[in-house]
Amino acid sequence: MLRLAIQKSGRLSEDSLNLIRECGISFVSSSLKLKTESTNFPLEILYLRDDDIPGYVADGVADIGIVGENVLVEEGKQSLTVEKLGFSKCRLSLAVPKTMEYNSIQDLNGKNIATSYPNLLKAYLQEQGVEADIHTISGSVEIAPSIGLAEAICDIVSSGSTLISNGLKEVERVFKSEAALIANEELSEEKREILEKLLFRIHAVQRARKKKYILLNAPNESLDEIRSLLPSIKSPTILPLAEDGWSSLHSVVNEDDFWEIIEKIKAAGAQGILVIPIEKMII
Ligand code: PRT
Ligand code: ZN
Repeated sequence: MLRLAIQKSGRLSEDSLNLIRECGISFVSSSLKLKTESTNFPLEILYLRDDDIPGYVADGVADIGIVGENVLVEEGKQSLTVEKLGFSKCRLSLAVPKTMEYNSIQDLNGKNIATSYPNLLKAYLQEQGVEADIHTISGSVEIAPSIGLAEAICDIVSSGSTLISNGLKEVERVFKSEAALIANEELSEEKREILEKLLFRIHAVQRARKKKYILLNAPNESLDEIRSLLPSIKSPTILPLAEDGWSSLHSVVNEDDFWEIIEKIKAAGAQGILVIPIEKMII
């Protein structure tokens, strides 16, 4: 049995649970419970505050966990990282009142900066050769300048709208973060094997998220050109249609460049194009 710690409720919770579910791991989740056991995979899920996850995994209370890299690095536990998971992307940034004249990070010398990430900020300021007073607060960092608590802040930014609505402007990006899977460094052989199985599933889910399955019909004389435009896993599947001289072609394309590919294959004679999400992808 492997113990996974995920955030009980917050920005990481839903994506963490979805990832586990997409791996085909079933469990009954309840916001009232502190832990739950999967009914079809040797996994137990612990619901915790995100800040507690690195410590619990480092101490072996949980075997693995899902947490933002910002929390992980702030607590000096980055060595636990197994891999990045690609969701909850955000950045830790320095921001100042929008009326302040700001030319470079040197403008922060001697200033008071409020943050919930003193370690990350300290390391960044040191690297930049800036000496400032770090004021650690646990929440509502963005209001610190307006209440006279600090002259600048260092906080998590995603869309940037919180900064704007508090009259602040983002001036430096200190750290880029996303959710990461972490693991205790001394897992038993049995637990390591379960983790390998879980990672195999996670990779299949992640690969599939980036790809689309594409089906199209085309006149046989266009097939060579269309094939050259469709990089597929091995080679595309081509099946004859009931209508003479036509074939159906199936392939896999990258989500990122599929609009561009679709325009090109249409121009090459493709018709009846279907693009379908892929659930799992094992290669
Ligand atoms: O209760 P618990 O301690 O478990 O949760 P929490 O309140 O400490 O964390 P939570 O749920 O807010 O965030 C969990 C993790 O999500 C963070 O550690 C980051 O890794 C990640 N994440 C992604 C974010 C954001 N996006 C984010 N936008 N964490 C916080 N924010 C906040 C930010 O602090 C600011 O107040 O959202 C505001 C900015 O958002 P924008 O979109 O207006 O820029
Ligand atoms: Zn937290």
